[in-house]
Amino acid sequence: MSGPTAELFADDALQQPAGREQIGEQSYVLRGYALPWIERLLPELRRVLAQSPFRQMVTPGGFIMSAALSSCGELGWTTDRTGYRYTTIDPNSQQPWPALPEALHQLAVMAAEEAGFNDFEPDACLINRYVPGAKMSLHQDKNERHYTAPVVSVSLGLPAVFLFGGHERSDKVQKVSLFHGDVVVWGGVDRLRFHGVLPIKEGVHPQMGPQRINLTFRMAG
Ligand SMILES: O=C(O)CCC(=O)C(=O)O
Repeated sequence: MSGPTAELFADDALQQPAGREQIGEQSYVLRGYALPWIERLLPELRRVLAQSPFRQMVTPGGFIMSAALSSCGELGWTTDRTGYRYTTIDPNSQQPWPALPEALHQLAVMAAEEAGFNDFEPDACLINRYVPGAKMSLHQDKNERHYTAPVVSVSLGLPAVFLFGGHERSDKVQKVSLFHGDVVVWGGVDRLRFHGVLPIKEGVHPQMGPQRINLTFRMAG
C-alpha cells in the first residue's frame, strides 16, 4: 500500500464519476463513497492483515483461488477441500479472526443505508486481494444463514470490471467498472444475483500499489 511513482499510475483509476448508479431493482454503485474514509480505513486494514495475513485458499473442487483472502469480524469465510463455510477461527492462526474495526463497520452501515437498507449489522468482512490477472468467477453468496441483509462491497486500488448477472448463471451479465473508493450494495430481491470480477488489468495504483483490495461486508450468522 505504498506510493509508487506517478508515471506508473493506472489511468482509469483517476477517472471517477460521482453519484449513485442503480444497477438492479435493489442494487447500487455508490461512486467514491469510501474515499472520505480511506485515511481511517487503511491503518485499520493493515492491523487486521498483520494478525490474519492474506492466503490463497483451495476450492472444494481442488482449484487454488486467484484472489488471496483474509477476514475480520465475528465470522470469516473460508474454503478448503471439504467445502465453503464461515468460521469463528482463522484456520491458519487457530485464533479468532481479528475484530471488525469501527471505521469499517461504520462505512458499511452507512453505505447500506444510502442504498435503502437500514439496520445492517455486518458480522463478517471478507477481504479479497487481487493482483493483476486475478479474478473471481461468477457465483452467488449463499453461505450466509439468512439472505435478508444486503452485501456491501468496497473497492480499493486498481480498477476492476464487476460482473453483475441474474438469478441463473446463464442470465445476461452487466459489466460495471469499479474504481478506488466505489461501493456496491446489493440486497433484497437482488441479494442472490450471480456476480464476479474479470481478471484485473496490469497497473499500479498511487495509494494501493499493484493490487486491488475488495472488502465485502455481510450478515452471515
Ligand atoms: O471483488 C469484488 O468486487 C467482488 C467480491 C465477491 O464477489 C465476493 O467476495 O463474493
